[in-house]
Amino acid sequence: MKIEQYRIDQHNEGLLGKHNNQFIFLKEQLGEQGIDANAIVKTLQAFQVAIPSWALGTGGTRFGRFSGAGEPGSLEEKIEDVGLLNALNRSSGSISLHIPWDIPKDADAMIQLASSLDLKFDAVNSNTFQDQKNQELSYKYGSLSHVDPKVRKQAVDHNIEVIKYGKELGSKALSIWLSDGSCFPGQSNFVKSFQNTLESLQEIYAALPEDWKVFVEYKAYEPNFYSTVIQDWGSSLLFCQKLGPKADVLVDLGHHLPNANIEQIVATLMMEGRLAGFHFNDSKYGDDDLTVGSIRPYMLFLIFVELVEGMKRAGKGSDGFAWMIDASHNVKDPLEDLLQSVEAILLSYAQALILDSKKLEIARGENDVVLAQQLLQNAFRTDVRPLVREAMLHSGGSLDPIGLFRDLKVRNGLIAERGLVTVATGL
Ligand SMILES: [Mn+2]
Repeated sequence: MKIEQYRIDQHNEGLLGKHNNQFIFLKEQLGEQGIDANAIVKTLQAFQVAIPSWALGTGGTRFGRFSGAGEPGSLEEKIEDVGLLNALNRSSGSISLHIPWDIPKDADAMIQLASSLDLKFDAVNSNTFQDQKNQELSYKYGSLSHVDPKVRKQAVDHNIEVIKYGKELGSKALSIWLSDGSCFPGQSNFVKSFQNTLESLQEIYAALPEDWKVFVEYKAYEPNFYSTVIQDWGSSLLFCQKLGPKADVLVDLGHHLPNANIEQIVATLMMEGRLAGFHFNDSKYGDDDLTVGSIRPYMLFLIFVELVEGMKRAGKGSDGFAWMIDASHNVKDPLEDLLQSVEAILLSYAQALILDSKKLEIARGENDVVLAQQLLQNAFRTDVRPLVREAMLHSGGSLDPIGLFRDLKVRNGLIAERGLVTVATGL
């Protein structure tokens, strides 16, 4: 299923009058503060966030999974789903694959399909957190950190194979998240686990093509509940520093202990030039994988304030980082959910872009705590939706992606194509 451009244009026509009024009003308001709304629109248009293949189907919990209808059953259908999202918002221009769930049988055909939908292949993700059918050795007690060198070798070989698939598709990065750790005190030797993991990562690093990166993602707990080998940004950074310049830290919003100051972590990693990028999601309790911005939008904004500052300092645009949504849950239509997530990301980015950072620096220098807070909250409380809509409109997307998704009955179309009972592969 494909959404024709004229359907988008037609739908926009009906909304254009109202949008133009709102945009012009905000543009004037921002202009009075010396902010160029058109420049912000351009910056927003350049922002692209990757969609992971596993977010296109309904997720699940350890208690159960309630499959949606018309979910993608093959890699082709997953690419088509991301194409639908990108047609609607023009900000989801890449897909992140997971190996072995998404092994491409015909890489050229996949590249052709993706480019016909204006999509690229983002980082490829390895999987040593579960055993696959016919796998020789088990990852029950770890993978890259395992006490048995044969298991470690199997896990290293898997990662090298993932690089091979990524190369065929034009990816430029391998993303590694390890579930390795222990469930009980005494179960593993922290130092040996670290050293084994480092050696394994070094072998993978050595296999990286010249222009590739490896992203090292951390997570505080789960599935292991006593210790995790790469538990926090400090451990992740330590691995990256030991590996070399092609390794950077990947921050997943859901992978911290409660109340962690993630914006400070981001600032520190950017200061060191070691932030690879982001996995966006939201949570109330742990790694909940909820829609971005659904629980703590102010935190997301504060993170974007640091990202914008960091990009400015580094002289980099948003294309210098890997942005991805990493969420998947039980109750929403996954495509509608992703549209909401992308919108939330763009809104936070827009709010951070209108922050008066010069005034903020002066307020900080004068220890004017009240003014500093006020400046942040002024930006956060500004309704920047017209900026995001204008960006989507300019890029050929929809002024109201979810409204159009529903008007066109896209899900019904997908059910007609794929059937009512479908299970997204891998989940
Ligand atoms: Mn993640």
